[in-house]
Amino acid sequence: MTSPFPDGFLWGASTAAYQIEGAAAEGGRGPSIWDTFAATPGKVKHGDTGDTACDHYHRWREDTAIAADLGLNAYRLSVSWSRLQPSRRGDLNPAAVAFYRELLADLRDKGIRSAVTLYHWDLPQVLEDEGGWPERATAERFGDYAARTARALGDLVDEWIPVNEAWCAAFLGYHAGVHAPGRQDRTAALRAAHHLNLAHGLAVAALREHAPAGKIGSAVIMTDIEAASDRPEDVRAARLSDGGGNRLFLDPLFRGAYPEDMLAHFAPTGAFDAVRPGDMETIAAPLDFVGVNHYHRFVVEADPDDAHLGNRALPPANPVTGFGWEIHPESLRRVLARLSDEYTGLPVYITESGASFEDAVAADGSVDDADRVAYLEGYMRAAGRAIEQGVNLRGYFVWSLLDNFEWAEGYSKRFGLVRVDYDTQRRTPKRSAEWYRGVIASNGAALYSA
Ligand code: IFM
Repeated sequence: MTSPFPDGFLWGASTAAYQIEGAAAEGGRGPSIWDTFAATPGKVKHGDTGDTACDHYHRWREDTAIAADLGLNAYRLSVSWSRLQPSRRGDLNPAAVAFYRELLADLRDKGIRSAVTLYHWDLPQVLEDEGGWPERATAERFGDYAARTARALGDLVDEWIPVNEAWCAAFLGYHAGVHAPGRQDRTAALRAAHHLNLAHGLAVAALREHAPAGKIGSAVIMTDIEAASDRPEDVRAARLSDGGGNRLFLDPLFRGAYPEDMLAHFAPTGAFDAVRPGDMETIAAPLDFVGVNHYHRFVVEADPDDAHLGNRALPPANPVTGFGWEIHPESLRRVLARLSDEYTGLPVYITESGASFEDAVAADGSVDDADRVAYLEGYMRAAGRAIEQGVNLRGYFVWSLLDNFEWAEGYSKRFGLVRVDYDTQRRTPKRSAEWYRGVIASNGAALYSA
């Protein structure tokens, strides 16, 4: 079978600053909410922190060399707000600008396109101390940070992504409290969601003005949600779950409005009083591409005890990853088709897709992660089916290039194509990395040769 992946398809991998950089107290970096959260006993498994992580701040040359060796033609990274603007406002930190400029220039020299996320969850702690994302001022500060970063790095960045997975930042951080800053206040989370959406829009305006050569998109997490049955209460529960997880973020971006059912559902909180005239137009500013992060399918049924969205997910019906997340590649095709049918014909990049598994290290140090190969093969073929069906898919970024700090799970979950030994910082490409090299070299044809 010939490969459905078009010429020029981006075969990439993704990372994020707090998860890999380390050097938390070096180069003028200020503390972020994740430094505070991770240092709080009981918040992160085994008390792990991002203080050292993969030491990428010092070892990035080795990492970009590995990326080039695999044949990646794109690499998605995030820049750290608390490294670039540690003092809350004003000029960027020159050491941070120098670090990112060197890294981005190296990627360009290697022929690897750079996709840069401005916010991958590492809010400067000083801004959380002033109220964090539930406060409008945080979105306004983000617009300023975006403008300054665009001016400092814009000549070296190919794709910009203002905010990674606004749902996670808002709801895991301010409602569930399992991510930084660890608050448990639903109204605050809803206000945070609006301000993260607004931050996206303000950053788009800033990037258009100050980095006109770059393309601008998103990294929205899209979950495939199905009702457990045809019972009206399950169908309604699935719709609400979809509203809170997907539509609350997709509708503002592509329709310029919050979904009516969500506004009605959350009306008692008063949270949407935070929306001011002009905000929705700002958020819906035209984009050049849409980025989708995808990990989950949830089959949900009504649950009157769930005060948030009145639903609960059934146990997975298929094998799961090391995280316990259901392996269901068809869900990736479904979310891509839905995006294209219901929201936008813009070029789409899968900005994250991948899996953690219990990697076993052989006596010779090698890692034969056949489960990750099978996972990626299934999901990449699903992406291929989406293309055949007419989805304008232009790239696939595997999460992640390296094993890294997996938020509340610390270092216990490994998503990398490349193993990191955290004692020695030795990098070892796993079998999945070698496999991905073949996929890239054949522009996807190798997915169909077995
Ligand atoms: O590691 C995270 C990443 O930071 C955001 N998306 C999901 C990944 C896996 O949990």
